[in-house]
Amino acid sequence: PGHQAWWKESNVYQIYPASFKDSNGDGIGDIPGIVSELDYIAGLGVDIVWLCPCYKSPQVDMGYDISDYKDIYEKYGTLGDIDNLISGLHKRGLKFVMDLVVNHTSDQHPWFQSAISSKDSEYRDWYIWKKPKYAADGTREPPNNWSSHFGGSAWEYDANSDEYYLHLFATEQPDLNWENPLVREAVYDIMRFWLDRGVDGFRMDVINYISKDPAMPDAPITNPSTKYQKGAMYYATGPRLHEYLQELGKILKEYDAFSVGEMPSVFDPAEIIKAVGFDRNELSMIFHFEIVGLDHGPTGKYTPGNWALTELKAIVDKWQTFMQVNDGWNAIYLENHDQSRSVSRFASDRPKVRKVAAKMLATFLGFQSGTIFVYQGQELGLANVPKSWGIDKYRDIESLNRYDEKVAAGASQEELDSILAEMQKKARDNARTPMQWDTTDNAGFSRVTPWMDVNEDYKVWNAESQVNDPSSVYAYWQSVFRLRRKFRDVLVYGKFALVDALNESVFAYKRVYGSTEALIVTSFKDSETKWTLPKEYSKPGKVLMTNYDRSDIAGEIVLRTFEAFVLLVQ
Ligand code: ISL
Ligand code: CA
Repeated sequence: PGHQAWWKESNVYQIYPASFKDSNGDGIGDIPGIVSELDYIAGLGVDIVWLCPCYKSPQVDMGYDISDYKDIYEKYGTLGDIDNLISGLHKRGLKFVMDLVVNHTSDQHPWFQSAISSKDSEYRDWYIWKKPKYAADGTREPPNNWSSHFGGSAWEYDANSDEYYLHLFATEQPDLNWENPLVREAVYDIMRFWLDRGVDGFRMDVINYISKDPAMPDAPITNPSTKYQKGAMYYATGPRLHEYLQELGKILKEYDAFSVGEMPSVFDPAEIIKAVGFDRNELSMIFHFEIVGLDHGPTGKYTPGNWALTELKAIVDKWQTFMQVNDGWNAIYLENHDQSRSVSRFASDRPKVRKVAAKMLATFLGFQSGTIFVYQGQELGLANVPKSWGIDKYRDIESLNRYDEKVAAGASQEELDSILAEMQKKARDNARTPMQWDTTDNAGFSRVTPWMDVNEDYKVWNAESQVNDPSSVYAYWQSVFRLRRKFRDVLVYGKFALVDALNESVFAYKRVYGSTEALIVTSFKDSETKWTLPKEYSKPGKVLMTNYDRSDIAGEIVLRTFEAFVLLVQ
């Protein structure tokens, strides 16, 4: 069953500071707001809280652009507030994980301000600079054709020095040059600063992007309709990635700290195991992007994409299996601040079935092998923004840039409407609407109009109505965490095995530990469907959990819309 570790037995609740709770009436969530809801979080039964970036930042990308790693964004609070949050969590037996964003800084960070001021700056080499290229007709071009994840070229021209700097994300997020040992020392110093302050670990933003192929070649043309191309093959697993992760890992080990690396664009199990293999001492676990990429269209996220349940099965089976064979560990998630709401995206938020659908997804996720990550509001079954929202309601740089590009390219109203429809399904803002606490104005998130509109369904879907209701989505998640604790051997350390792999309606899997077995059955179908239990379940098993009424189960059964249950056989 692999090595045991405290972080394998832990589950995580993710908080997005701007949208969790506003304590001082400026319409923006803040740290004292989080502190005021610690009993709510602890009540869910999670073990770790991960807080998205709360550092000093001009907020071009909601805090993923940091201008001072050792101070707090003034609208979120102070260092003293963070200390309160840490001690409040520790008092309740919970751990605290911060977001470490060190692939890039803000362009307002003093390091970059100095670097761009002169080629002679001692910080010049802390970022990545290259000379222009020139086309045959003499036009100045960026050093290569890489696209930024937020649109346009990944290079920005600096007229002062006649050089470009690299920014894989926004222009205001210049990439750090990890080849420079001083940059790495500065990162390790930041880590120690927070670990010494009581932080229990880090979620590491795009951590696999820190080593770039120094030749920085042009990327192959995968999308002929755009000028700039995806360069990830030259920086998703660069030549020095594992050397750097080993360095980070030493510090993490010293503090017995938790780590989860965000790793987009990596699919190769061998590469992943290098990062999360137990004896490698790099990272505890990573986030992969195969599931959340399922519904992306052929030419990008905001084009329609269809997926089949067997594709989801293949991905889950791949990750569950190679991790257990190689003593690695999974991070299990469907939602975070970059993804839309799972109930809308992978099941259905139509009012009649939304509750069972959210519970079905909790069952699907909650019994897999790995550390479970729940994003704020997921525990309530919160849904995507209303279909009526126009572009004026969206706030995220990624969506707005995409939309503006299309407008600039002269897109027709029909094309714009189609992008907007895809945004309602996949935009990051779907997860960023204010947390729905109760039925009062602004969903109890703030006493003033919030920085982003509240989802209009808050009168029905809110925390107050769920915390004391044993049939709520929140109560269901509580049971998931309780059961993982109670049946730790099989549910945390048990082996995973897919059941009925070719079925396009029912996702079923087993967890096995010695003679104990759990069978998890989840219907992704928005209507009834027949299903036959595996032969070995000829005797009725004990139902541990279900989102409908069901007691003993054996043989051929009819699963109701989005029905889910867990059987235990001992
Ligand atoms: O969400 C995405 C676009 O749809 C991804 O490309 C995302 O930008 C990528 O997963 C990296 O995400 C992380 O780094 C970004 C930040 O904007 C995200 O919020 C963060 O999770 C840059 O720091
Ligand atoms: Ca506030």
